[in-house]
Amino acid sequence: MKLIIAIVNNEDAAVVAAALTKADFKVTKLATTGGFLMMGNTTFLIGTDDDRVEHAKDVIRKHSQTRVHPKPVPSFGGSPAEAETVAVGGATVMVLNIENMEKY
Ligand code: 2BA
Repeated sequence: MKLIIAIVNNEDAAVVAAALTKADFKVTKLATTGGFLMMGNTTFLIGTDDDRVEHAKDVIRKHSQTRVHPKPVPSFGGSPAEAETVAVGGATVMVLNIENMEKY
């Protein structure tokens, strides 16, 4: 089994959750905060069989958009050409091996 950790934009979270559930994935949704922008985002924990990981990633990818946000603090002393915005997302997805999973 695998644990998929997927960090998505809050604006996409409801649609991603609904799509994953509809596709018969079991999902836990956490309210999280990005360390760079210090803005809220949503982290999904999805435990699934190895052969369903690509399907889950497809669902997440399909419903996660890239957005542009201003940088949180003006970069004093930086180059004038330095970008004042950052691209956020679509989704950041990590896949971990689950050594053991039990339910009681
Ligand atoms: P944040 O940490 O708030 O980052 C928002 C966006 O800011 C990032 O978008 C990236 O474009 C930029 N960014 C982040 N750290 C930066 C830095 N040190 N210098 C310059 N720009 C930086 P994404 O890469 O799409 O990430 C969106 C959110 O996903 C992140 O929000 C964070 O919550 C999470 N994330 C991304 N990569 C991660 C990783 N390797 N480990 C843990 N969480 C991660």
